[in-house]
Amino acid sequence: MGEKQKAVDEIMLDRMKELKVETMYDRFQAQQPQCGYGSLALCCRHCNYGPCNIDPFGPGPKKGICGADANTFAGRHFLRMSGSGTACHSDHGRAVAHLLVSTARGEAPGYRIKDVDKLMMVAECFGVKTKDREVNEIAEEVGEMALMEFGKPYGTLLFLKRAPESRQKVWEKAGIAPRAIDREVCESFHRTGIGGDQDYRNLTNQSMRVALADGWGGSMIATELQDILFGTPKPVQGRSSMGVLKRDHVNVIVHGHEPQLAEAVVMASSDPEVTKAVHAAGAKGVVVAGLCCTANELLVRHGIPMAGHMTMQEAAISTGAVELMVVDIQCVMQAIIETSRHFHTKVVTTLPKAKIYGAEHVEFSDEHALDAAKKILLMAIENYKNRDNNKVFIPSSAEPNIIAGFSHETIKYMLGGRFRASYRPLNDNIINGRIRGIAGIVGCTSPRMEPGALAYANLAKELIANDVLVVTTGCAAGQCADGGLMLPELKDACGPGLKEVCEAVGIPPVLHSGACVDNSRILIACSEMVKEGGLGNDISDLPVVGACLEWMSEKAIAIGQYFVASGVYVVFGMNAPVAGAPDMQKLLTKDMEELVGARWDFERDIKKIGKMLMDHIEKKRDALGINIKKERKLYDMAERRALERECKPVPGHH
Ligand code: MSK
Repeated sequence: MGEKQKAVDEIMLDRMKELKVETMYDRFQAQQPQCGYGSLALCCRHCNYGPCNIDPFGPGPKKGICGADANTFAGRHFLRMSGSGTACHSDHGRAVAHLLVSTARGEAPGYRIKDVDKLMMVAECFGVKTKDREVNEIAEEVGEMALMEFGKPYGTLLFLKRAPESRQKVWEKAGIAPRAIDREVCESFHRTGIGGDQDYRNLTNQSMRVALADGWGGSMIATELQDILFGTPKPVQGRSSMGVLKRDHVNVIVHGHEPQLAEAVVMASSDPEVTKAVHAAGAKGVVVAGLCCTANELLVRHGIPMAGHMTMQEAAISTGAVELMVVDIQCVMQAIIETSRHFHTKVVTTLPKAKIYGAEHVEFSDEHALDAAKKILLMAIENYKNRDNNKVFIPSSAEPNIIAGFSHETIKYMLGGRFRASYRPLNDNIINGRIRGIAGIVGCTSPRMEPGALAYANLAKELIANDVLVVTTGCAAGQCADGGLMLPELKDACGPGLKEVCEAVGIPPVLHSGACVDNSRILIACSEMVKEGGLGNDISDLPVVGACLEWMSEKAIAIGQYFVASGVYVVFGMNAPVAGAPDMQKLLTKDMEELVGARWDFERDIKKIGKMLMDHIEKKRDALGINIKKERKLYDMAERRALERECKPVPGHH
C-alpha cells in the first residue's frame, strides 16, 4: 500500500520550512498553551475595572468586579462575535449596494447590470415599480432601497418575507425579527458594554436578531446585488490548486472578499496596454487567480482559477511565482507582508478601511476601479523581472478539477428543467428517500487542524456515501475542491439513491455555491423547499443540517447563529465559544430548540460529526413520516483512513 499522497498545503509547508519562512502553524505552536480564560469565554475586558477572569474549576473568583457572572461574560462574547460577523458581511453588502447605484447612474465605468431577471426579482421584493421603466432606473432605486435597509428608522428587513410564513411568525413571536442592519449591530455593542444587558437569555435573543440581520439582510443584499452586477452563478468548469500559477506568466493573486475589486482586475487584464506590457516584460501572459472567498466569487461566476483557501495565503506567496497579491478586506493576514519579504512579491491594499503596515496602497473606488486595477496589473508586470527562478516552486498541475457555480436558481433549473424550474424534483427525491437530506458544509480552515487533513472533504464523502446532497461555500468549498469532490464523476462515491439523482441531472454530489457571504443562497433554497410542499411547514421541519468544522472568523458564528435562528440544526467543530458558561451552553445546544425549532452542537471530535448530522436528518425524516429505514454506513477508523486516501490525490509537484 503506497504512502498517502501529500496535499498541497503539506507540500508547501515542507517547502516553507526548507526556506525558513515562518508560517501560521509556527505561530500557532508559539501561542500554546492558549489562554484558558479566553478559550472558555471567561475573560472580560469591556471596561477598565477589568480585565476580569472567572475561575470555573478552582477557588478563584466566580464574578467580575461589576458582579457579572460566567453566563453574562459568555453571552456578551457570543453577541459581540455575532455582531462583528454581521458587520463584516453587511458592510460588504453596503459596498455592493453603492456600486449598484453608481453603475446605474453611469458613474462606475466598466461595470454593468448583468442579470436583469434577478434585478426584477429584487425590485419586486423591495416594492420597486418596474413597469415602463429603464433597467438603470430600476437598478438605481433597488440600490437605494438596499442602502435604506442599513439605517431605516422603522420596520423590519424586507428580505425577511422571502422566508416561509411560519418562520416569520417564529421570529415575531420570539421578538427577534431584525430591524435596520446597522441598528442591530449598534445595539449589540450597546447592550454588551458595562452595565448593559446582563441576562444571557436576552443577550442570546439579540445575537439571533443581529445574526438574522446578516443572513436575511447584509449577506443576502451582497449576494443578490452581486448577482445583478456580475451575473448569477451557473455551472462552470474551473481549477483549484496552486498549480494554476504559471512559471512563464505574470501571476497576480486577488485575495479577500468583495468581488468588485477582483472583477475590475479581471477586466483590466485584457486591456491592450496591459497585454503590451506583459509581452515587453518577456512573459506569456497574466494569470489572475483568486484566494480565499474572492476566489470563490470568481470561480462560481467565471471559472477563474482558485489558488487556495484561507490557510494557504502564505503558501501562495511562497511559491516564489507571485508577482503581486492584491487584497481588499476580511481574512487577510498581516503575516503576508513578512512572507513577501522572502520573495519578490508585492502586497497591495486597496480599501481605505483595510490597510496593512508595510504594504503598498492603491486606492480603489467604484468610479476609478478600472484605472486602479490597471495600475495594479502594471505594477505586477514591472515586478516580473525581479522574480528569482531558483525560488519558484509550484506544487501541482492545473487540470480542470471542479464544476462550480450552483446558485439556488441553478439548482432549481437543473433539477426542474428550464421551462418548469422548481424544487419539486428535489423534494420528491427527499420524500422517496433517494436523497436522505441536505447538508450545508461551510466555513473556515484553521491551523488547529493538521495540514492535509481534508476534514471537510472527508465529511462530505461520508455524507454523500449516505445519500446526503452537500452544498458548500467559503473555505470549506475550497477544501472540498482540493479533495476532488466537485466533479459529476464522483457519483460513484455516492450512495445508490444520490448517485441515481446525480446521474439523471448531471450534477456533482457536492455543490459549490460561492463565498461565505453566499450562505444566504442556502437560506433561500430551504425556503423554496418548504414552499414547494411535502416536507413540513417550516425550515425546521426539513431534513437539512449545517456544519462548520474549522470555524475561525466571527463571521462563522454569525452564520451559525442565523442558520439556527432560521430553523437549521448546526454543528461546529473545535471548541464551543461559550464552554465556560454551562447555562449559556445549554441555551445554545438545547433550549434554543424550543424557541426557534433548532439548536447548536459543538463537537471537538470531528469524526463524530458525520453521525450527528445523519442522526438529525433521520430524526427529521421520522417526524415527517417519510422514513423508509435504510441501513446507514457508519465509518470506523480504518474506513476513515481509507476515505482520506481515496480523496482525490493532489498531483505531485514538478
Ligand atoms: S474566507 S470567513 S476563512 S470561510 Fe470567507 Fe474562509 Fe472563513 Fe474567511
